[in-house]
Amino acid sequence: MHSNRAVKQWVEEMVKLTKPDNIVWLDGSEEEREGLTKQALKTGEMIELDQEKYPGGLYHRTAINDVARVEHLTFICTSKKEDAGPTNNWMAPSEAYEKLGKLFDGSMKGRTMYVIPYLMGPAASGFSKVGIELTDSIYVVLNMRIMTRMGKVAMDYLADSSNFVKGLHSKGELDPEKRFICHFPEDNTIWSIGSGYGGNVLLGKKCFSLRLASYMGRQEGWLAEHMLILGIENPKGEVSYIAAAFPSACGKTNLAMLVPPKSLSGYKAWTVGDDIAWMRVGEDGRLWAVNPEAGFFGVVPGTNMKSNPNAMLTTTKNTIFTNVVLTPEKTVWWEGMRVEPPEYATDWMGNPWTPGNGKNGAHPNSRFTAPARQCPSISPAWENPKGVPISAILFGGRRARIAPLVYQSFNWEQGVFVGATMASETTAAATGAVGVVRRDPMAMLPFCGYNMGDYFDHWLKMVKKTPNPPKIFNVNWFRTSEKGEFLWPGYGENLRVLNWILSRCNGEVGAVETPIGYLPEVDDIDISGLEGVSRDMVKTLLNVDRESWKEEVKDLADFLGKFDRLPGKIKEEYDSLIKRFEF
Ligand code: GTP
Ligand code: SPV
Ligand code: MN
Repeated sequence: MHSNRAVKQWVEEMVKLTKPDNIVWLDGSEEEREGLTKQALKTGEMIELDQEKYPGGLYHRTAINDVARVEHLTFICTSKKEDAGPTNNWMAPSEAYEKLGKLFDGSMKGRTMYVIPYLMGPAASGFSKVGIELTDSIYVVLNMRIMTRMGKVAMDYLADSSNFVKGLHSKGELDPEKRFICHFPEDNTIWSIGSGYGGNVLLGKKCFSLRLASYMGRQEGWLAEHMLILGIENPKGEVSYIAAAFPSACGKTNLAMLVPPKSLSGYKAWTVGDDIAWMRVGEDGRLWAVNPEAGFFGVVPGTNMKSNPNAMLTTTKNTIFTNVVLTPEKTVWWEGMRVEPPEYATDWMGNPWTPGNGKNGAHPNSRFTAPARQCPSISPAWENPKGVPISAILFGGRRARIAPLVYQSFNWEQGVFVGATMASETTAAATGAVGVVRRDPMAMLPFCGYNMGDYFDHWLKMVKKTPNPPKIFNVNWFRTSEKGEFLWPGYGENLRVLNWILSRCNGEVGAVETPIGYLPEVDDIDISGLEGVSRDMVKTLLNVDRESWKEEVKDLADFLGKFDRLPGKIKEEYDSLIKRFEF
């Protein structure tokens, strides 16, 4: 384990800085997991769930002020400010190393430093990448074991190379005033201090696989995206793959684990990934997507046997539940579980809780961590070294009005414009106000590791080396009626929309040309056997309201005006949109 010189040298340096009492190098073995779990149970960091009902199940509470990603405390530390761009917080690398260096100085005194080697991507793939996370949290270790391929497998992959992402994490004092998540893309380095919440501390996930990887992807000619990957098998047994970018808590996990409705029972859906896609151009000129993760860190509230049975079945064993309700019988409960609530229990904060006391028992951003291989719908291709070929890319978010249920872009460039200008209502996945509409380009606003203008340019250029690019679509499962009710049933029924999308990819169905793109004919969305949705409702769902779009393009002009490096092509697409509307 210790034979890699670059690793050894860097760990020694970080030990000098953080001054842990002990250092433990992890190999990923089962005995190691048992030992760490025992220790975490002893200190109360973890609570053991009923092992008959949840074999291998653990429960954890984060600090009350540490329950989501902190976008205002997340920094991209490039030597030039312009390279971080107008949508990222920036700190000069020297300033960040100094500022965080002071916080890390002695931060592991009296604690153990765990050295976690991990691999993002399948072990058999030449595209995978190694990271090492140093942390003083057993919770982080146990989560990283599920979310990544961890231990010996990663050190073997690295061999004697010095090409690995250096991640340093310490809980510090869990003080929001001393909490920083800093990325140094020029140094392959991540420093995170003062938090114990998933997205801030599982450094293989957003920090490496999106922020640093997006930076690497631009240099190396590929894409690292906040996307689910899903295979749809038609009744003839043919499988087509889609990748979809929705902002945090906007339906990626749910779509990735879709269960076809009864009336479409000839179809099968195969989960490849639920959060992150690394996409490269294959020898056949198509775009191929790999899920770099090995587990799911999914939103819990609202998950039930009707909305997402695959997630429910995935989490019956070897799962860590964070910030949900804990019952006296050591089982878990949450809002929207569709199971009788316990008479009394303990809420996510550790306080006594009874149903109907007016408070959420589970935090809205409570999460499960579960191994991907346990998912009943896991695709046989999910660990393919080269990934799966993508036929369609979907963008989407929560939009109560504006965006129709689905539309197709005219071509790649306009599709990039659609992705670049998408907006969504904010959710509990990050701290701050919930339900506020904001622009979230490609669902990457919080995750792009460089100047977003350059990122648009990279997307535009990708098509030049992709002779058979995926078609680009926009979807919106969240359109509401005047009364504020969802018009579309969503979840498994979303397959009806995916079928239209795949028919378009195969040239099997026509479309209506509108100023924003190609829309389905009302009767081309199959609603047979779908209760509660009339043809008129589909018509409403597909409506493109001229007056609302007039407002939308005004807001868009403001948004695009913020970019110092906006590609000319995006501006051209904006002008064309206005022209097509004849505003
Ligand atoms: P991150 O893990 O934060 O990146 O989120 P995600 O995009 O994977 O979100 P997820 O699938 O966990 O969905 C979050 C919320 O959206 C849950 O409350 C779901 O119930 C809700 N949701 C998901 N799909 C649908 C849908 O098709 N229709 C409606 N109305 N709600 C949905
Ligand atoms: C998200 O917020 O988009 C997540 C959860 O997927 S976290 O890992 O916290 O980023
Ligand atoms: Mn996510």
